Amino acid sequence: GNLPGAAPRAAPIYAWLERLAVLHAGLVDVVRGGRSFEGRPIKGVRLFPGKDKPRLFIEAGMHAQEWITTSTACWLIHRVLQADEADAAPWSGLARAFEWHVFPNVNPDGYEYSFKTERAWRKTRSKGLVCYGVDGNRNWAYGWNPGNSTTRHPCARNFPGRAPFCEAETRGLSEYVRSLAPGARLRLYVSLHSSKQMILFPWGCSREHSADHEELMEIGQRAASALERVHGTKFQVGPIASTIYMAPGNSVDWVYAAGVKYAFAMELRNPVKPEQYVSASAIEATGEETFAAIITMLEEVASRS
Ligand code: 0X9
Ligand code: ZN
Repeated sequence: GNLPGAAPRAAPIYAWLERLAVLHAGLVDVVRGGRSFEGRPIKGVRLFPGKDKPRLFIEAGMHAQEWITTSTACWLIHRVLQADEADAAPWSGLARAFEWHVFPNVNPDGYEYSFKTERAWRKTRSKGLVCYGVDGNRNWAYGWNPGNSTTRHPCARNFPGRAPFCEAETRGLSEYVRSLAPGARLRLYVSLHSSKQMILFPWGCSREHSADHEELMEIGQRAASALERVHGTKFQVGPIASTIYMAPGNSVDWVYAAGVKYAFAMELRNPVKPEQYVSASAIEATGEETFAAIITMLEEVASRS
C-alpha cells in the first residue's frame, strides 16, 4: 500500500516521507539533518512526537551502494505506522512510548550516483582535487584517523576526509543528533549497513572493550536471537573492531562517546550470492527480521531505564 517502489531514488523516498506526514498528521513529521554537498536536504521522519519521551534514532544509507539499508529503514517506518493504525501488535505500546527519528537516506548524493552512474559507489560526492567523495562512516569526529598511505589517498573507498566532519552530510546529521540530547533523551541509536549479518557496538576505533561491553553484548545477542526467529538468519554479535575490522571515525563510536550507551550498528543480511547485492525480493524479509531486532533492543533499553 504505502511503501515506495522497489528501487526508489532519493526524491521519491522524500516524497513518500512528506506524504506520511500528511496521512498521519500529529504522529509523523518530516525533519531535516542538514544538506548534502550537492544541496539535497537530508530528510528523516519523527514518529510519535512527545514532550518527554525517550528517543530512538535510526540512520541508513551512509554507504551509497547499500540500498537495502534505505529500503529497510522505510520498511521499519511503514511497519510501525501500520501497527499504530491497526493497534494490534503486542509491541505497539512500547513503540509508541519512544519518539522515533528515522533517516533512511543520509547520503542522498551518493545514493543518486549509485543509481544513475556507478552501482558500487560508496562515498559522498564532495569534489576533491583528484577524486570525489569521503567515506561517511570514517568522517565522524571521535577517534577520527587519517590512517595509512592507502586510506589517506583521496581516491580510496574508505578515505576519511581531510578533517573530521569535513563532509556536509556527517556534520549536519551529527548536529541533529546532538539536538536530541544524547545520553539524556536519546537512548538508542542504530546505524544500518550491509551486508555481513552482524550486530556491532563500540569500539570501532580501538580493540579495547568499551565500559559497557557486557551489557551491549547481552542486548546484541538477544536482538540477534529475535532476528533469527523470524527467517532463520544468523547474525554474529560483538564490538566493531574485533568482529568486522577497525573503523575509526564511524558514527556509532561518536554517538556512544556523546553519551548514548545503547549504540549499535547492524550489517544486514547477506545477498544470496556473495558477489551480488541483496535483491529487491529480499526487501520485506530483511525489513521483518531487522524490525524484530530493533524492537528487542527497545524492550531492553526500556527495561534498563
Ligand atoms: O566499513 C564500514 O564502515 C562497515 N562495513 S561496510 O561493509 N558497511 O562498509 C563496518 C564498520 C562497522 N559498522 C558500522 N559502524 N556501521
Ligand atoms: Zn556500510
